[in-house]
Amino acid sequence: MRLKAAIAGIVGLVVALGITELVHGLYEMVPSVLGSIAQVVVEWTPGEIVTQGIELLGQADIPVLIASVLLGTLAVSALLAILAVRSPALALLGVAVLTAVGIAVSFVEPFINATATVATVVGALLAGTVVAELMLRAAGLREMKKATPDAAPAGTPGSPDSPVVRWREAGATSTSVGRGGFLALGGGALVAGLAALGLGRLLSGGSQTAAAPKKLDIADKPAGKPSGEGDQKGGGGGETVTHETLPDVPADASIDAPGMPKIITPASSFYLIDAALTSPRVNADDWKLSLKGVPNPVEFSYKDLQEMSTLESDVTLSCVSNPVGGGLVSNGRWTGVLLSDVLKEAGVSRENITRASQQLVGRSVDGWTAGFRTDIALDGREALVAFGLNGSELPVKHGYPVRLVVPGLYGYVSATKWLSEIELTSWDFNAYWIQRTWTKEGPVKTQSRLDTVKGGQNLQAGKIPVGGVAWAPHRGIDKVEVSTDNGETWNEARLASQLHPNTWRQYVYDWDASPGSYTLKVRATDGEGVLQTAEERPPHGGGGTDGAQGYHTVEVTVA
Ligand SMILES: Nc1nc2c(c(=O)[nH]1)N[C@H]1C(S)=C(S)[C@@H](COP(=O)(O)O)O[C@H]1N2
Ligand SMILES: [Mo]
Repeated sequence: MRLKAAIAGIVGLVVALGITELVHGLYEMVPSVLGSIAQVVVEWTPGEIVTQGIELLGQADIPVLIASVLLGTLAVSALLAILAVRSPALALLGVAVLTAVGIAVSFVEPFINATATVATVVGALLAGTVVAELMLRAAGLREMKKATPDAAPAGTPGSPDSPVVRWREAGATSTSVGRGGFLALGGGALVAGLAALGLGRLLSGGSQTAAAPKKLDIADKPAGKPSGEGDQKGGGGGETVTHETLPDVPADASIDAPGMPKIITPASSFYLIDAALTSPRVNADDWKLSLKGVPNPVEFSYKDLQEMSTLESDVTLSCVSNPVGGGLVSNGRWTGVLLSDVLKEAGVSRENITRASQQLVGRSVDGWTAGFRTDIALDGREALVAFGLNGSELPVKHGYPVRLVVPGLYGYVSATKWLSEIELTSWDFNAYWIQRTWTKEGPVKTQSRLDTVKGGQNLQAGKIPVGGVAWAPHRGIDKVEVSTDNGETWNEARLASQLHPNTWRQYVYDWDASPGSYTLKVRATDGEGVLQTAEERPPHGGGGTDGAQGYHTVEVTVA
């Protein structure tokens, strides 16, 4: 009996979720309820735990999270159906609560059509309830106790005038489905629900990655005309607008060795870190960037930015969660407007920064925030309000239409994607990850990585290129050394030319290896002559979150 009731509840929920996911797949202004619940779970989880989840597991944790949420809601619905046998009114109240929760969590998503969302969630749960109720009847569980439409609060699916209850009254004595129909009904509904769910996930998953970003046509825009026609925007009133592009990457910036990462990371393999489980979809035509807490509060449209002076800039972006030797670092060729130009339009200069404008906070369309010292935006480094990556528009996942890129700072304090607002405020404000216990200032630590040899590899005696990349964005890399004896002695590596002090730099040490077991290490010296620290620390938990440190070390055998 209980088992059948539980099954009815589960099938009902699958039908309900199938409907919401399918509607979401067809119309993205109705959010995925599953995804929204998962997002809320992330928001409510304590910082220390969520740190491990989002940043270290990266995107891999999302399916796990969704699956757990699915199991959790399935368990709740099974319990509700068991309850429904004894007390339909209470169960309906439970459904009403589920509906309310479903609607509430949906509103965490930044872009939704409220009416369509409410209608979808209510409709889906009604349909699920009807299916579960039909199954209970088919299983003969309803005749034991007469359904009594009552108790549920007015205006909820359980209220006397709701379709469910009307249906229950009308069908209270009929057993049109029949007991034998339990399996057929349940099976049919389950298959239909699962199909809708699968199709919905497929459709929405597809639209997230589908269209490849368009080529930027900024270089074709007329340059050289005076800016600021009518409004005050466009490069500082009367100055000449320029669209600078970079020459092709010089051949000597790359070292040809198997396993060496490309000097410019292709957008498709650029590392990815988000607190949002699904990327906000922003329409560039009605997107606006607002400047707040500034002498001259201004707004920029996508077009405004592209009509200001633009430039390309090579910058290596890295994540504070990157473990030593890890892959949460990539090098992009960004296109955008200098953040300092945008601030100039807003009347901000180094001289007029006060206590109240000490921190520059980037805010995303979905409310995520990152903050750093305002003077960093004005100290001459090429901090960008970026709308292009590697010659194309930003990919959706990397912040389309506009994000910040600040050389020398970890992403969590600076690189706001889906940027909608820049606010100057006091140092007291704590941005997203700072609220979750991370260090307030996030300068990128000098790091180096072995790429052409991997731990546990069996290599052939002879010449072995031991190479990889080293980075200290903004400071640059001056020297890289490789040790083959666990750090006893160091050999200076050959360096590729430095693309820019803001980027990583390739190196290789041509090792003449004889048979044996070896512990290889690498260390870099930055452009200020400072050697990276040997003291090992994990990205998180080793006395605060301020970035992993220590020398990348791998063990290999040579035969
Ligand atoms: N809106 C928003 N911007 C964000 C994040 C985020 O979660 N939401 N993550 C930040 C972090 S922690 C990093 S390391 C970089 C990663 O940028 P990428 O995903 O383009 O590599 O983006 C930053 N910008
Ligand atoms: Mo990050």
